[in-house]
Amino acid sequence: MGFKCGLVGMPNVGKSSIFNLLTSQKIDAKNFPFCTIDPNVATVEVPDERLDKLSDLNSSKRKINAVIEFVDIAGLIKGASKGEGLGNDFLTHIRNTDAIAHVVRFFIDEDIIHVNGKPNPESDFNDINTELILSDITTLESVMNRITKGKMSEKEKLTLKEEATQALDKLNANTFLEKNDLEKVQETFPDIKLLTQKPMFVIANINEDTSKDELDKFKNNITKNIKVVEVNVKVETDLNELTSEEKKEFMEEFGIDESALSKIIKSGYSLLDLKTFFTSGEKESRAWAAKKYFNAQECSGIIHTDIQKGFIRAETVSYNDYIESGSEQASKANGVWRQEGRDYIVQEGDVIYFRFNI
Ligand SMILES: Nc1nc2c(ncn2[C@@H]2O[C@H](COP(=O)(O)OP(=O)(O)O)[C@@H](O)[C@H]2O)c(=O)[nH]1
Ligand SMILES: [Mg+2]
Repeated sequence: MGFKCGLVGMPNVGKSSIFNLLTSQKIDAKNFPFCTIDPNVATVEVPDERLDKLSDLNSSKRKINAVIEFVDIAGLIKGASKGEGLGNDFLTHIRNTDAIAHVVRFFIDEDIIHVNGKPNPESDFNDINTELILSDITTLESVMNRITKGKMSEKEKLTLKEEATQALDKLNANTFLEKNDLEKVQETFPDIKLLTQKPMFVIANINEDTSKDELDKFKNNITKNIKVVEVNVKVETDLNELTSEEKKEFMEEFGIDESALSKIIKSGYSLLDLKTFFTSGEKESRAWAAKKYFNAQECSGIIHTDIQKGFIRAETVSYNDYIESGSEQASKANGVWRQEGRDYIVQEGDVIYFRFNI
């Protein structure tokens, strides 16, 4: 399953620099035969200490992390929804992502030009968001047409139009849509993808000259619970050129506990509303990403469609119970392994062995 996170933001805010950082985190391509080579897509591993532990415990020959794709989406500027810059093409790219990483420039550097002369984080952020809102308005206006021409009953049309009108009012008031704003419309037209419904987080590209007050002001003024990840892209790029030993030393010296790269990847992954389950043994330990609502049988299908077809049961233990027991054997002896049927809703961190018959 390819889950995608799109990098959006004004020109010259550091999107491609972040993208390059992400790409430099090399993954073993042979583990992902499905991944297409696209210069604008970086497939990256999601760091997970739990997987490291499981892999160590079982002395697994291979360790395979869950992956997420980042897409470098260039060309979005004020007026894009009206065809300015590279215009609507870019909005189409955003439409095909599952989450948005909104890059905002906080770094000060006279040599790097800014499209509006001078970076102003809040208005930059709002300009891009306005383009997303305008694009959704255009989409919804065409939805109105589709409802009018649709084959449903007049009563149904009325209900759908009412829902679409409420959503349009929200957008016209400069507000993002929520997931459940267009439930009925999206049930009727499942192909409709709205940009402001996508989960979003902010990557604040800072440097040593960034004022803390400005950053705090920004955090206070932006809408509700949008997470802000602060990254000094330049330092992080330099850091990336070091060996892992040197990197560790450097990070300790500067009191950095987690690399920005890891923070970005984890933030993107958590926004996708996925859960992670594990398979672990001597041959390999692997983390799998599944939709939160997936049951055991659906989860088994992520590993292989044959397993889903021939599903018998899931033998499972929670990550904590597994680690506390110290091994598969010991956790079985402790009675913490469970037999679960196909409807079992897999829990975050479950270690699973699927029984199947083909
Ligand atoms: N001083 C400084 N320059 C940066 C930083 N991040 C990116 N740049 C520079 O800004 C320019 C534009 O960066 P780029 O990643 O191409 O931005 P994009 O247009 O958003 O993709 C490049 O010359 C980068 O080297 C930063 O954190 N500090
Ligand atoms: Mg770029």
